Amino acid sequence: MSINSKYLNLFIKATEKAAIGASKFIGKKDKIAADKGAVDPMRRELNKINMEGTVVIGEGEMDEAPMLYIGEKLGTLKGPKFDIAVDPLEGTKFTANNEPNAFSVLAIAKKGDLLSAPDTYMEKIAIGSNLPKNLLDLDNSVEKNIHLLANAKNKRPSELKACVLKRQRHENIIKELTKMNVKINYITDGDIAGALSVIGKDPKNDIYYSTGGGPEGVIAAAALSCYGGQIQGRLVLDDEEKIRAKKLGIKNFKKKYNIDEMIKGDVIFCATGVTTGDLANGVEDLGNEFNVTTFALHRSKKIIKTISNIYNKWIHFL
Ligand code: FBP
Repeated sequence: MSINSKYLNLFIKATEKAAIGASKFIGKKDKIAADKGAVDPMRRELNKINMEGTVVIGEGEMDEAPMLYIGEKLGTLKGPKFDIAVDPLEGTKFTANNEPNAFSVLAIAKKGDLLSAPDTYMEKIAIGSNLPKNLLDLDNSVEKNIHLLANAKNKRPSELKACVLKRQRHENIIKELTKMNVKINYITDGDIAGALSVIGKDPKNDIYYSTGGGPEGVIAAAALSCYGGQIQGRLVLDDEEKIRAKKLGIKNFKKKYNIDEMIKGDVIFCATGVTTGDLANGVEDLGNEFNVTTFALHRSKKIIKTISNIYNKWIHFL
């Protein structure tokens, strides 16, 4: 069943307001304040929508208010039931340091259609569209995955580009990619944009290969599913996290989730830029107004668009 298209604009409004909220903290060296600057307006906007929303991917779990926590109910509680994945500020460091690629993001699906996962790490491999289904596997060696991808793309491994999150834990991935002469484009943070760098008209990368946040994995899956891209993810759980995962209904802690298991039906994705980046331009302060730009997708309606809106400061933010 598809989501009524009238909801797209309502959800866009939530990421727009969150992005404006976070933008006040650009360059202020305070990650926590920037995050809160996004969370509060996002929650306020979502609570105006006629829906029975539940956060299934959030910033933490119950008792961790003021975050938008997993299990939190959103909306007027009158209307359709939605699962909501939130990352009010993806790129808290980017915002604090006035660096590119910070944005506010949401993914929404009908109840039961989004993977509900704790706020832990996830191993991920993402690739673009027009490739054989479930082509790659986290249990394959890096070498095998690269050969499979190269063959499917009719390229040599040395012609492939991989995006990797620059972390010590990726030493082996980097070693293997380097051995095969795959060009590596590193990111320092922000692996939603990293995973999405494999889609679009002229993708920057052929593969995203790293372990980052689990919430970011599910949110990236939402956008990838609108493009026919693919992602496989596996949660990385310590003993305490296994208890949390169990409470969310996860029984197999080693399960590899393919995109259809993370996003089971129609989905809406919106990302509004805080600082200018690969997905959208950042919030522009025009004096009396803010100009905001959102990258918005609606899978069943085949909507892929970038839209800008103006908010008068005195009407909306006094
Ligand atoms: P925040 O904006 O929530 O700080 O997340 C930034 C981020 O880079 C994510 O994009 C990524 O999934 C995660 O942090 C990686 O975590 P870590 O910095 O612990 O490796």
